[in-house]
Amino acid sequence: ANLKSYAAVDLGASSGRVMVGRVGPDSLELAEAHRFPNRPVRVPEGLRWDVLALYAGVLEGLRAAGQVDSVGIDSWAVDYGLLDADGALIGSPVHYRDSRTEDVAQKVWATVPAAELYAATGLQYAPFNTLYQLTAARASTQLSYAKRLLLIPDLLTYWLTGEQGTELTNASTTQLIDPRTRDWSYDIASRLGIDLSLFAPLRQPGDPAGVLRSEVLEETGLTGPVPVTAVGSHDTASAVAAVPAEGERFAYICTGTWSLAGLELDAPVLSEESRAANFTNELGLDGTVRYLRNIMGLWLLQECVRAWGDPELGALLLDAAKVPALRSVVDAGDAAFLAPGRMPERIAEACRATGQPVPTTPAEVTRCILDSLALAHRRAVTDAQRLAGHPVDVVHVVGGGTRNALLCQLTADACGLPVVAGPTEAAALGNVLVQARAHGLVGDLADGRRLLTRTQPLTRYEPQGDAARWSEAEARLTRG
Ligand code: LFR
Repeated sequence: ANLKSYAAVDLGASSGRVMVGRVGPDSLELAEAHRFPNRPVRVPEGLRWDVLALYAGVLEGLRAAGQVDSVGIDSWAVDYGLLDADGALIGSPVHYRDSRTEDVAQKVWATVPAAELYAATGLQYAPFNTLYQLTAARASTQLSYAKRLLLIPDLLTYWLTGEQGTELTNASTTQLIDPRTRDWSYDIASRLGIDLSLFAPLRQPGDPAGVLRSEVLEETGLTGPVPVTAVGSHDTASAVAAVPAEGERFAYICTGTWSLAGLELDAPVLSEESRAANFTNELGLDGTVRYLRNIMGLWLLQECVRAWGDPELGALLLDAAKVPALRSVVDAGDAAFLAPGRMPERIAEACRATGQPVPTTPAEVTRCILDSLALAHRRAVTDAQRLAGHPVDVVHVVGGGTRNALLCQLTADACGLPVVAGPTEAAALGNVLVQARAHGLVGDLADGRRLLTRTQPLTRYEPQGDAARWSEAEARLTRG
């Protein structure tokens, strides 16, 4: 058969991986070539990404992947590296959980009121949106001599190919893009004193992004030319592209460090009500809008597990399943949980503040987190349908959380809708599909999704229990 191979580099907040997708007219297989940890480093000036280690991991992964027809890169959003006039990286990219943005929102809103900012950019307020990061960095020496800003996947692409661009889906997380025109928001940038010429020209998912440099070929043992293809370089854009949905009446939840829960729409929702509900309008493939809410996600559990000295997760989840349901819940959408550290204590404090029983054992805390996540999923799926006027019949759960059967079942119960879980490596699959499509192997978004439905294992969870107890639990969050 006429099979093609695509390397999908997918970088998450806790690990990076290089996957190889083999695609034929009616087949799609994904295999892991290399996985490596992503460990942020705390230096005196703050929390930083070890981007050289990530690049080394990418090169090692490409070597392990072997000869491929193209390479694509996606990662988490909003963060960037700065280049000087010689094209050299200035410092280490700042981590979005760094505290430098804690007080900048008021400053920004004094110039552009929050409501106006939302109407122009459609982005949910998050302290780490690139716009706030750049405002926090305004007086820094590094920014003063920077000539170029490259978002993380674009930076790695530049190192691989020597070519610079700003991929659109990830650019839409900067809060400097107008989701209606899908171009820069020149007015917002100029009023906030952000120099848009720092950004390389926009490129679209599927655009060519150069070929591997000869040194890269040498280091990876590949034979050139090997093209690099721009994909939906925001991992969530790639993951949504790989939601195996049929038709339009679906919600999705991309689970991992974050839960990104919402809808795929063909136009942004920029109403004041939508802003108040903290929904974001990020850009997806083929003119789509990813209308979703950022929820803290499995970060809450990851941080607890770290605090407990890394117990075995499988056993912990089994114990959590035996803890009575919905004893206490926290607001998993609350930015109070953004920073690392002391997570079991912070969860206990939130339960106490709302007059609920305080979970103490790891099993109880884990149950509280999973119930809270399911509840946050329910709220996002319900609110999105109402605000967008777009009803759904099914919730697709993709990403790392699909391995957590308890979370999937609780999400089905809370939403009162069937959950279809899978694929787990959605971001990598979406990355592969865009490359395959750019090279003429698959058709549009719907075609790609049909290929996924035919080829990827999916698990269905039917809603159980009385949905009313979730409304009761939801009411507790606003007490205290
Ligand atoms: C998920 C993600 C989210 C984004 C967050 C920070 O990996 O990309 O979509 O809000 O990370 O960049």
